[in-house]
Amino acid sequence: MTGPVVALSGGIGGAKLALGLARILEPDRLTIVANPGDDFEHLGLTICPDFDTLMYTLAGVANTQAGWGLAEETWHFMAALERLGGETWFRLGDRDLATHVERTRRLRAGESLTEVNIDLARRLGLRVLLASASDDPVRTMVETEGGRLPFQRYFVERACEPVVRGFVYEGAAGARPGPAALRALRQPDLAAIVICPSNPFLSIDPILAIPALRFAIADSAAPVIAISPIVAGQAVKGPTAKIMRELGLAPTPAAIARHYAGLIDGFVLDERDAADLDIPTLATATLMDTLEAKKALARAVLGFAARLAG
Ligand code: FO1
Repeated sequence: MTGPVVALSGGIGGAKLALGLARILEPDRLTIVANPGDDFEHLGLTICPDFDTLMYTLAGVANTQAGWGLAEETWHFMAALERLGGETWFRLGDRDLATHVERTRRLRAGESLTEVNIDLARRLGLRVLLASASDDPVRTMVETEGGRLPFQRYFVERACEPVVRGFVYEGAAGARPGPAALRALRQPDLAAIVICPSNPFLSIDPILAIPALRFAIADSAAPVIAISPIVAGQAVKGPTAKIMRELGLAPTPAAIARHYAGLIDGFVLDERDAADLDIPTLATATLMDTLEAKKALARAVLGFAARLAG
């Protein structure tokens, strides 16, 4: 396989496969499109959590234990803010803060989110293209039994405790696609579009809800491959299984595959799972605990895509 690859990804789980792909592909063959739905304005700053998790992971500076933020972080800003009675439910580390301050400054000076984020990533040493899904705000709102909550209020402040009834991707229907993301998806020689093992409702649907991106994916001749974030009835990390149960879905790989029905050409699930689907499947090790395992899954996914294309 020699053509370029586009991966759609959220934070933690998706970033592991994104890293595997980045380590096996020539940098100019990989574009990663980051989930915009977790982005929000906080303390006057524009925060792009999944973009930053991907950027820090690919730059080798992520806090892999927390799954977000930077390694070797300090928290003086948070402590000082707390003393002043400021909002501290969303924790911004001292070094991470620089990313949000600089991003916000440049956005206010008139640069687009795509331009700023690509440049921040390059300055951290990234050679693959990490593209914003849109330059317009796309914000995930969580419909809960107790009413509508902005994503980070649901996820961080309420620790995913409210029972979920559905999701709204505010701004997505009218959002212009990120130019770098759209260009990557429209490459005529694209070898694969990879939907990383991220939460489909929280991390992938906000990207697919941007009409031009969904259309470009559906229109591409490249095989679209999704990887299950559910292994043995559990989410590897995060609230995917809980959310699926609350939505009346069994937390199984088959339910994930059905969620993407009509869009995907192949589905990858863990070797300990089974699914009776009407599209080609690949069962392999999907846990990605080590860098070798991340690279092995990336190789397996691209091999599967090549077989489907051939
Ligand atoms: N997640 C938390 O659970 N608590 C936090 O205080 C928190 C702060 C934070 C700061 C910057 C950033 O880029 C991400 C941060 N996250 C935090 C993660 C964030 O909520 C992500 O959206 C989730 O990890 C979902 O991908």
